[in-house]
Amino acid sequence: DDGYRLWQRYDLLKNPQKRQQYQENITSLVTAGNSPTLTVARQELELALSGLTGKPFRTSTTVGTGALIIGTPQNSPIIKNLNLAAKLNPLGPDGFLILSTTVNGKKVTVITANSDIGVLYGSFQFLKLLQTQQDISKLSISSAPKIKNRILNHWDNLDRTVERGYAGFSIWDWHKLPDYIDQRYLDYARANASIGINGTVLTNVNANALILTKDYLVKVKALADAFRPYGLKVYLTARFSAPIEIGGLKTADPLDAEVKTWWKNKAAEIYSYVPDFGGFLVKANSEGQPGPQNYGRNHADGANMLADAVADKGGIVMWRAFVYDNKVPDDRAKQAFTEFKPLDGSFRKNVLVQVKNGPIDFQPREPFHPLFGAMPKTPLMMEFQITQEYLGQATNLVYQAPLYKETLEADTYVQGTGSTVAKVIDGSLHQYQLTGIAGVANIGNDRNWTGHLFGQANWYCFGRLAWDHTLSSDKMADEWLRMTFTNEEAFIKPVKAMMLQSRETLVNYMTPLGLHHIMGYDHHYGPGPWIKDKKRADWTSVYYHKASPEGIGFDRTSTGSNALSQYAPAFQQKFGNPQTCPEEFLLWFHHLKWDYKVKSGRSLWDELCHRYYNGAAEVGKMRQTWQSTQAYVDAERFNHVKMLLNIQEKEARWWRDACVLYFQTFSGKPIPAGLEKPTQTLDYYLKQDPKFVPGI
Ligand code: BDP
Repeated sequence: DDGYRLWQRYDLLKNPQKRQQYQENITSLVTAGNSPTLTVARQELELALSGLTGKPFRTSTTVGTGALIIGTPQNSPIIKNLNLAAKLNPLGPDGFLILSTTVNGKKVTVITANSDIGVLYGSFQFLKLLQTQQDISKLSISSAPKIKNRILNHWDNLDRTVERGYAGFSIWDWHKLPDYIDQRYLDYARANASIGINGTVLTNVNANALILTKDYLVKVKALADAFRPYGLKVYLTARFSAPIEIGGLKTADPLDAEVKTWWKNKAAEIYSYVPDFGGFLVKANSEGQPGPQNYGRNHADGANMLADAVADKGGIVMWRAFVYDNKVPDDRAKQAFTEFKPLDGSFRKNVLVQVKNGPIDFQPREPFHPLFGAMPKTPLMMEFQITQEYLGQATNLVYQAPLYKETLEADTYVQGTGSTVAKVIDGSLHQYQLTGIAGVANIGNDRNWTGHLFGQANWYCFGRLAWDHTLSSDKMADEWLRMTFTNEEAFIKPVKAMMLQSRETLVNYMTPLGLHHIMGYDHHYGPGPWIKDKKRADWTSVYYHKASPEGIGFDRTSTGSNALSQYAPAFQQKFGNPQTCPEEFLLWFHHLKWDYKVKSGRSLWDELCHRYYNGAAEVGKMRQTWQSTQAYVDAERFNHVKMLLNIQEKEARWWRDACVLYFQTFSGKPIPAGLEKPTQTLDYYLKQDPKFVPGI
């Protein structure tokens, strides 16, 4: 088994009692309407129910005992007669109900919603119940997404390379489009619909203007047509200089009348191919990308110009706040806030500012971005990275739900205790009407989609959280494991525990105690705490860890860069004092002496070493845990994970030894007693780093 089916595996349920219960509860499928969306819902239910229960299911027009009835009050007279308006109204266009009820005295199950897509979402939720072996005899489920736009960001280039993609090449085969619709496109859309994802940005934020030309737009249309039944809207990245590059204009100044007209016409052209086109995602004036600042304009000028071009069709603009350059030499962490906060209130209604979870760049651990809570008049959208650019790429098993949850549940304190980041992005704190969340996709053309089989869990939990950010990491891991592998407790319990611990383990062997950005230069793989003397200081590691014989850490308090001042006063109070600052963020906010005493009673140096060693040791335990599950997993998937865990253990030791040896050159202290000594010298690790050429 190569993992292609993701969590949508409908093999015969092993438990005979459950199978019987399901067969009794669902005897036939009653559908109404034949829209493309209801058709795929019906097909999915037929496929899944026959697979799971071993009994073929056919659509019937009459309601008998055990009927599964799907549809909306508009297209199903049976559902209309149930008078569910009071329950359905609050659920919006995407929400759904799953109810055990009676029709003409017959016990039935109903999946209904205000729209066909809601019915599809409800159908997938219903199947999840069966796949995870829940009781389905007395159902009363009502569910609606907390966030409106739940979007994957593909960083895919037109030549099929993927920026920071570790699962092969892009799944979009531009060469064969528009005529060839790969089955993968449909399976991709199905998988997304099954977790409620309703949008996809097809192209890299480091954008290529060619995607906006007719030759590509016909291909985009083909994808949009394939995705539409699954409720998946298509978005594109807009290269800010496109009017010059493909439009023949002399400028891309957002206030120039010709430029505005060019974008209006371009948007109209896109809508002529894709009538429900979602809008644009833009990276501007960041890492060399063109933007409004090239013309002395600001981010709002740029975003508003594009927003005006798509507004009449209901399109949105997602304008990224990931901006930095040499202008803020003391601390890159401050720049986005400095540039965006003054613009609060000056964006059009259909603009979302898309903010990465932390102020630097998708590190294994960062505090939440200070813009969350700081722009009450501008809808902010969360950007998480699903692809593991800084988290061991596709060789490390890291379940990222705890990382996402940590950010979402963090308290901004902007309106008193409990003003969480989640409440900012779901719109409830500042009454944003427009809400969104994005995940940078980890999907490629590898058979198993994500390179590492457990990378699928990150795609899964991103979608689930986008729908309902209150779900726990435990619950999502549980669902995913049951659907992807087996319902056997002897498997679920240890593997779930391993998943839940995996992110903390990675933090420990890479960047414990608030360290960050000490990875290999450019490729971002493996340790590189020694990186210095590059063309930009904020692309080095020494800029971030500031290790010296005296201590280590980035002072972001008022005695340092004062990035802390960008947070609410209550946050400043807690994080500004090393005694009360949560230890996991200690060296993010403070520069401390090597003999500073941490909570364990150890010196900072000893604690650092212990964390590195614990992290690496934990990977050894992960390997053992996996080994103990062999009886429950098919050989192909078992060996795949086993081999990757072997690699991960080597890499964890590599990180551990390289970092400890490097930081030891500053602390001048021995590795604490009881911890094995590294077998190699620091010089060995430096020579292994292909990019360690000072000055490049
Ligand atoms: C950085 C990646 C770079 C991306 C950039 C971004 O290294 O490849 O282009 O983020 O988000 O982390 O724009």
